[in-house]
Amino acid sequence: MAKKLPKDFIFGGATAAYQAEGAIQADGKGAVAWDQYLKDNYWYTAEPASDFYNKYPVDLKLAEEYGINGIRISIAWSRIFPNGFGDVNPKGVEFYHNLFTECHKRNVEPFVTLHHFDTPLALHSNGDFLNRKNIDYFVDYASFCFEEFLEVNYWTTFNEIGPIGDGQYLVGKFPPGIHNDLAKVFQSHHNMMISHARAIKLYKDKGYKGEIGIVHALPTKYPVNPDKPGDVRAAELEDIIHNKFILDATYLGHYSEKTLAGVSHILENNGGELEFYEEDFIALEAAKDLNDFLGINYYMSDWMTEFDGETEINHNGTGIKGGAKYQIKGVGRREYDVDVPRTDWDWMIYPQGLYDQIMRVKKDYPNYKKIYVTENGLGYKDEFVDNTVYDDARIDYVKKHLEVLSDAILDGATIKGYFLWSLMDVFSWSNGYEKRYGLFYVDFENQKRYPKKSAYWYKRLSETQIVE
Ligand code: BGP
Repeated sequence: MAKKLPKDFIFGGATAAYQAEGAIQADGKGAVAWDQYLKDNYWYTAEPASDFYNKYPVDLKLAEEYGINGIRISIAWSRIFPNGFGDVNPKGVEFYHNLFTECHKRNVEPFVTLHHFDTPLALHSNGDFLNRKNIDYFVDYASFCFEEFLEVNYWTTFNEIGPIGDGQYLVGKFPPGIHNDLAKVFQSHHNMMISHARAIKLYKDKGYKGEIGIVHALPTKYPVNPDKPGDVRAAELEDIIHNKFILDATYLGHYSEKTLAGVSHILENNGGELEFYEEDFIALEAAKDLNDFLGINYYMSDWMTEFDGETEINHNGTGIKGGAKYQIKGVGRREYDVDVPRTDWDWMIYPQGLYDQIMRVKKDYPNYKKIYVTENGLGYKDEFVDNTVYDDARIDYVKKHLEVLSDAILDGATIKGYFLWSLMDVFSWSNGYEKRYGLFYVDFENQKRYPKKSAYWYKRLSETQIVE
């Protein structure tokens, strides 16, 4: 029997400023590290992306027509504060007021993220979140936005603290492109979590009327052989790096003994030390029950085996299946040759992993209040024919993930919405414009939009709430 989702569910689409807006130097916007980094390391830039800076009325009109009642948008910090702090850029402020007004006009509720991978260059080149001064600058920026954009009902502090540390300091595919530095990964996670904690405390102390939360990417980690203690341990350690450390910080207000023991083991094997201060834990503790919601971005799970050799990581950014490699000394190795389908970019497709992750949050962090799936979708080399894309693989992917959401709700989880990544095609940070996710195809030559087969499917879904 077809599964159902609740009537008041959000059927949303997700975007991010840098991946959608283009206009990276327009109207006083400050630079971000990605501007130069893409030029130096990749075969594309963020200009013009999907030209959302100019085309947002078109995208929001389409959203309304296709039954999409929520949109994830991020504010580009460097449009508001071109240098990260100090002088405000009025044109940037005006742009976001106009954008939020248009969202409400179209009955598409904006869920607004303050930071989606795009720290202003001036602060990024100064250490990004490894530099504790930038915690203060982030809180100041958040405070400005809370006071200025009173029309925003849903705030998210950060998008994916996990993949930021991972991309910047482990895999090295995000600026500044540092490889295999696990101490920096954890330090970045920790400092960003303090920034989050301080920002939501401020929001609540000032009595604003909206809701506020955080978005974490939570890939589920499984042992290849559940009977082998080494594999089980590898899955646990991987989970600590990507999930448990930041979930503990969010909902426990400290790191559990098990988490800290895992972190010590990982750093003994890979070097480096962390700096924690007493005030950090005061901030985390004060914020742990203030999150109105948790956003979960879920694309994949991973299967781990024990590994004690040399660390080696290859990011598959080309979409040639089989290019990925990931093994960390004393942590574990990801196995791709398991009986699970994967995308051309070696992302393992496993809807059950979303169910398991939600149930884990519910069990281990019962103060989570409610969940939105804030990103999920299929990166695909879409074929544009007949002015559309027959993206049955994407429909199948989304359907299977929505089915487990329906199961999770029946099993007692509080889940209030789903945001498909992405609303329209945007570029992918480390994979370019070839990896498409949108409900609406974007011709990047002329910026025209075309509904894909999935857009018609999604419209029906939002009208009936039946997943079929
Ligand atoms: C998430 C990011 C998004 C988006 C998505 C797809 O990590 O929040 O910004 O890019 O993943 O990933 P990718 O573009 O690497 O395929």
